[in-house]
Amino acid sequence: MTRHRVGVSFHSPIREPALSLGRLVPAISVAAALTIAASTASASITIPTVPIGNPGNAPDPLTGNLYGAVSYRYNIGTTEVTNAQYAAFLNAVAATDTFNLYNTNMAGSFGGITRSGSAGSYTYSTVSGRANNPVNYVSFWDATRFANWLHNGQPTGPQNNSTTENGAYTLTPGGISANTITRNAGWQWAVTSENEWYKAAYHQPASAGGDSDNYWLYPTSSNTITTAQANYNNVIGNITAVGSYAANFYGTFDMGGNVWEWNEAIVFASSRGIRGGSFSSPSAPLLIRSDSRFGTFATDEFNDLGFRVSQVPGPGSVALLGLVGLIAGGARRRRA
Ligand SMILES: [Ca+2]
Ligand SMILES: [Ca+2]
Ligand SMILES: [Ca+2]
Repeated sequence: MTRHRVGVSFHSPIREPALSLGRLVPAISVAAALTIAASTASASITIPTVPIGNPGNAPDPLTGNLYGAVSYRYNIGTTEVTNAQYAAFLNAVAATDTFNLYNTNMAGSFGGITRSGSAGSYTYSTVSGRANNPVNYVSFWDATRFANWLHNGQPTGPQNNSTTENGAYTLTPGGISANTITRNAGWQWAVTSENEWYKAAYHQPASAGGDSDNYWLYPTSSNTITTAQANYNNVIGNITAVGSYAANFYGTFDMGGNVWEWNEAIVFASSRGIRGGSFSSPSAPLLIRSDSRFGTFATDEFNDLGFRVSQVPGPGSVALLGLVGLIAGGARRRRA
């Protein structure tokens, strides 16, 4: 795997989203509402999320005060995106796989999704026992298309501006080639930004029992780590079902190990960021640490690289707000 370690010359390409934070509901209710709202889709899925509170937190001094600060509230995927979730996406939009969302390695010894039929009528299934493994062999652009599909309400149809090519990201051949695409204002679901990922992984206020500088070294709410806490130092291909190890402070799983996870950062010219290490990361768990920052080519598709999504806490449409209100009832704001 080709990865490039870089220094600290990070310049965030990410525009701060304009969030409407007047109303927050428990993430699971939002997800349930979105599933119901998308009832015309053939295979609606729920992405479990946890809320990341403490907006306006300071960045981590350990890594030069560059990472971890997020000014807004957001939800983040409780787990890495799974094969079951990604297969539902493929069944919705990849009967003809215009943009190669499927990689035939997914049917191989490390993957978890098979494809049947021929172009125009492809269908997809998860491999027995691997439905809840994280999806792998996905490029950064596959991840952005998955996020667009969630943003658009999980529509069914060919890969186009209504399904995969617009929404949280406006995907154009030129923008992809130049690697200049950033998250759109008004996003509902997105691939995690580096700061969203970093905060969910390492942050815990000292006042809430965290480290004295509000950040742990490992995404396990700890400054040391063992293989009892995360899937690393494992044999090749030994991916575990998501959630096989304990959650961290914010309630996320597998931010350390299992599979690397894409983030939006442009680490070097044609790259995007990856963090957290994987099952194959060595016993000296340096790759899992907050001070390990990597990027790889945005088009790379590896057996140990997947992704996680972020969500705006609270749906954007008035109609959906009403629906959530009905479902959530008197549910109160949940703080992390
Ligand atoms: Ca692909
Ligand atoms: Ca610390
Ligand atoms: Ca991971």
